[in-house]
Amino acid sequence: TTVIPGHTVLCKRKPVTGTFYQEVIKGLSAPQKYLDSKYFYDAEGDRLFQQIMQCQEYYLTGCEMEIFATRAGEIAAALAQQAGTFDVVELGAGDATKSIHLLRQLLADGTDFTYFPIDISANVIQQLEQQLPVMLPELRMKGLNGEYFHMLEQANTFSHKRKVVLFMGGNIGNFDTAAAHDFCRELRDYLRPGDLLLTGFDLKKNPQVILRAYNDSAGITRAFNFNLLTRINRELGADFDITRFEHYPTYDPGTGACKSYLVSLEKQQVKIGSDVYIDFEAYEPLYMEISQKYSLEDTGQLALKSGFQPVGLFFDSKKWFVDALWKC
Ligand code: AVI
Repeated sequence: TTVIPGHTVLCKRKPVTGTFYQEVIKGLSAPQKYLDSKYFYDAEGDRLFQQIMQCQEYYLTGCEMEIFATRAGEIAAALAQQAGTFDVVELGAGDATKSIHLLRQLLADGTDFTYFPIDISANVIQQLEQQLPVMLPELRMKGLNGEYFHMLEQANTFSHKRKVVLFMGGNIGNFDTAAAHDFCRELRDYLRPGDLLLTGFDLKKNPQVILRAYNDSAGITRAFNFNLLTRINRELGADFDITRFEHYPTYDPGTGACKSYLVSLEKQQVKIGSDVYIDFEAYEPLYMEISQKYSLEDTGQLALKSGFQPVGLFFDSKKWFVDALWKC
């Protein structure tokens, strides 16, 4: 705050710049307004996502947990059969609550491997490095904090064994189908012949079940979406009034695209920082996130199109989710 004697008090806010600002302005200035869902995950977003994962309607976490808790033996056997000796790399390891079942199984089988969890959050890696050695004292691990592909390159400098890459949680669903293909192709370029990829896909199922997972009755997913507007207000000096928007999740059973929007309830103008104004028409949608659902055939085609060979499928008992094993 600057006070000039005899004049008004000027409140100075440092002009905001940086990638977050640029991407937000780009998305809100597009003909069909959008925000990138990777920005959901600030501290409050992380907390809300933890709550979503515990929601009864959000079945994805429970299904994949069941796969790892009950099929770790089968998965470990398939990895040994397909890759021989290998190290394990996990993209977006989080708290590793699912992969720990597989790590424990590999140790019990006497597999000689190192675990390389990769995460964009330094905090996540620090926590894993503290907690995993307590839970699995025999585990050799090296946490890598940074972007997936950059850290995969790093892992390749530390390890000369084959890689088993884990990409779980249905995170691939947060790419649209074209972006998922580009991602898998690029990932393929960082791997070598014989390396394996285990990816979690949420499968097409009763559309009502899917829609409810993204529209839980406690309103946590709604809060998770609105939190990004609150984050933009706080970090970029914007004035979104969240009471003037409505959370609108959709699911198209034809394409498998589950998309969330925030719809402007009236014609309004939102200010971002000191000099950007964004106009919303009444009922104009702001596209927030895609959670793409797959058929088994879709997963097989994605593998082949991006240069992998599908070699295994691991389901939960309801067949709502699959971890698909692909080989380079
Ligand atoms: C992280 N990702 C797989 C979640 C999903 O299901 O798309 C994020 C999420 N969005 C709303 N609920 C959960």
